[in-house]
Amino acid sequence: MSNLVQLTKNEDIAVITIVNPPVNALSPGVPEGISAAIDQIGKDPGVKAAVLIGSGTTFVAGADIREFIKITAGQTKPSSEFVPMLRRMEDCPKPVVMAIHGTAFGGGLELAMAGHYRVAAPSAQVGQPEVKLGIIPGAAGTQRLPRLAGVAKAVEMCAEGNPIKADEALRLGIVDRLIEGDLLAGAVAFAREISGKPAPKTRERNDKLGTPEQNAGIFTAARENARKKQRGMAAPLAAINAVEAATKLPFDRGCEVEREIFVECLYSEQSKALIHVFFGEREVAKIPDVPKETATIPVKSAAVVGAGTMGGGITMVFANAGIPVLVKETDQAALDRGMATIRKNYENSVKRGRFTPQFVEERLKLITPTLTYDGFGKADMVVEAVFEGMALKKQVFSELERIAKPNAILASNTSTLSIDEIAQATSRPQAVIGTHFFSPANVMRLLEIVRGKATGKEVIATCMQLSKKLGKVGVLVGNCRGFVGNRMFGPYRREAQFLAEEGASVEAVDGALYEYGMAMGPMAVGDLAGLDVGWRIRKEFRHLEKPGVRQPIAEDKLCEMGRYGQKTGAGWYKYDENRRAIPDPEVARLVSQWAAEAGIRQRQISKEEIVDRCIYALVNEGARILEERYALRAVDIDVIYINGYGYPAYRGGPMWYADTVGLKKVYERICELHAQHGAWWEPAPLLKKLAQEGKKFADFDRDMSK
Ligand code: T1G
Ligand code: NAD
Repeated sequence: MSNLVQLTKNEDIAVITIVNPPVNALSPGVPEGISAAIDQIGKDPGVKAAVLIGSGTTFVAGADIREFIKITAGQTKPSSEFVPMLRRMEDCPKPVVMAIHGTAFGGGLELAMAGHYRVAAPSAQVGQPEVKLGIIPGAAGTQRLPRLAGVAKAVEMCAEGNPIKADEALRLGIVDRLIEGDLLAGAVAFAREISGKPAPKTRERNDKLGTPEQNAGIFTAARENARKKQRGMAAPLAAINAVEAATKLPFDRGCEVEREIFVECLYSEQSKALIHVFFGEREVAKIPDVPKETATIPVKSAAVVGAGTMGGGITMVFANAGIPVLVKETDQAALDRGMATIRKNYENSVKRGRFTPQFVEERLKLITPTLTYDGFGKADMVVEAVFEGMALKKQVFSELERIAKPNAILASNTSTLSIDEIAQATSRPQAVIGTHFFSPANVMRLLEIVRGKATGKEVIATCMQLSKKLGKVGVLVGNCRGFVGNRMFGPYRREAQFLAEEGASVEAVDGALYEYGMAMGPMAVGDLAGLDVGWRIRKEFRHLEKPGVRQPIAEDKLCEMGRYGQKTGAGWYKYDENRRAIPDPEVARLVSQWAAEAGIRQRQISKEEIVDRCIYALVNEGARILEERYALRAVDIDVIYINGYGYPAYRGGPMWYADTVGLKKVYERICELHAQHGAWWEPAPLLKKLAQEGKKFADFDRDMSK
């Protein structure tokens, strides 16, 4: 028996325990160990039934995803034991009860469904999240799940990849009983209860597979939903095909179809990119000089200064995590406005079924609006989110200096200003850090954590850890202008504006990037965030502009006309009462007039050029940020862009994308653009170096982590 699987006995009930921390993944040796246990149980007359359970915090969280990287790289062969083991399990002469706690995900749920009964702790979750890795269930999940949960739920779970809670799994028939308290004891008792009964095989249950007439509408709706909600992703549609096969073909034939689809997905670029993102979102939590065991400051209470667009969202984030939070404004009207927006956002979340009314009521009780700093002295963490101006921020931090408790964390939500300079307004710069949330803060997953020169390691460790509790992906970045995300976004939006001035229509620029997979085109994003935000920043930094270097002109002129975007009903687009964007011929006329006045020749511009210039602007600036060490790894940049800027996860992030294109090709294209468009396109030295060495950004990360 492999040491990853233990077999013990509780009188006449055998217990198979999987011991493969941290998540009992089905790494090589686990399926083999389970097979050996099943054989032994089958032969042991003293055994009436068996229980299979995971050690530690969870059941089986699926196949070992690291193995997939080796398989697609040709370094190892796919496990040949997993699928036969499931058949052996199902055909075991003694009933096997699956005892589920934590998560039964992917291959974990497939294993559970090959058992004869399933019991679960009420807090358990089950799911087929494979599509989030660009693959589909590969071990009969798309064939057994519809037989247990029905076609509609199975297609939803396999195509969307979201887990369900144990109580819903019970209602659906995936789970047979919920066990309060000691799961193993409850499972053994259940096994003893059913030991004399027949062992129902999931593969033989066809009563829930429906008829082609009943299912046709389900699959049509599922495909429509996938095309809309998972735009550009191949795996959700592939998963729907596999579940459909289950309703039309005998079990074994259905499994063959699933397998073919699974293998095709596994070797796809989308899957490699999404697996890169999966591990990337875990890698970003590792800070070389701030080890995991660094002491952290307990954050049991928080306070926010400013209840505007960001302050209100940040307040909700703390409350949603169960942390009592004060929120301060300058006057009652502003405070009322801020609280009204918070309540409105919660109402919308209830309408969308994200929260229950009870949940919202409890959260609102955790929020205390105020016009003074009373109570701020008790807060473990204070986040400042006032207007973007250095003088005001320094004033607020000098006030916090006086009232905040000694080891409180003093954080700023600034999107462009220097954390080091803000920290100078205090005598405790070690407590000052940037916590750059993204709008809307209660929705966007990204949290850029900005390290100042003096920021203490326990403050960094606390914020990195807290980001997970706040439901965010925390990425540590250095204190340069615009940090990482906005610093790269500048060149991206600059190129978009240049392209419009050179003759590409606003819709063509946005259309090309939308088709590439961005959640929204750069022009529409500008209108959403407010064109005036960038305009104020450009005016504040005009003195830094290099003479003779071309600057975008159109957006400033739109702002001079008061066209700030959605907030003024017009920007690059016009907006109707439902904030729907309408192309505005007046903008096209004005831009070509301004271009002519500036001597910019307008021409036909291809989609390829639009994508190249916008995406490679990200990559080139990303390479600069890496070599200047304002980002720890290229993957950190990928995680920032996917979680904060609507970059398509199935392309892996801008740096991963550049690696898939090949840095030599990217570098050569940037050299071309440099020759055509001048200084802005000076290739980043790191990009040049890696391209000439035939290397990837991924190699840079590996070398840096040594
Ligand atoms: N394989 C390999 N490593 C894994 C892993 C997996 N399936 N799941 C987690 N890890 C590592 C992770 O990288 C991290 O490592 C550590 O475990 C803790 O994870 C055949 C084809 C279970 C909800 O997609 O969703 O089955 O960073 O930080 O927040 O049809 O992990 O410490 O070095 O995320 O408590 C389907 C993936 C696979 C589930 C726990 N399964 N995992 O969350 O911890 S495909 C999944 C998760 C499949 C079959 C198909 C989460 C979790 P390190 P963590 P967590
Ligand atoms: P906002 O104008 O919507 O809100 C700022 C609020 O601060 C206003 O309600 C104002 O009354 C309040 N305020 C000003 N001085 C105050 C004081 N002394 N005490 C208490 N409240 C005070 O601005 P916003 O968009 O929420 O931006 C806030 C900060 O977040 C800025 O630094 C901005 O750069 C940053 N940020 C904004 C976004 C975004 O998309 N809007 C995204 C990330 C970061």
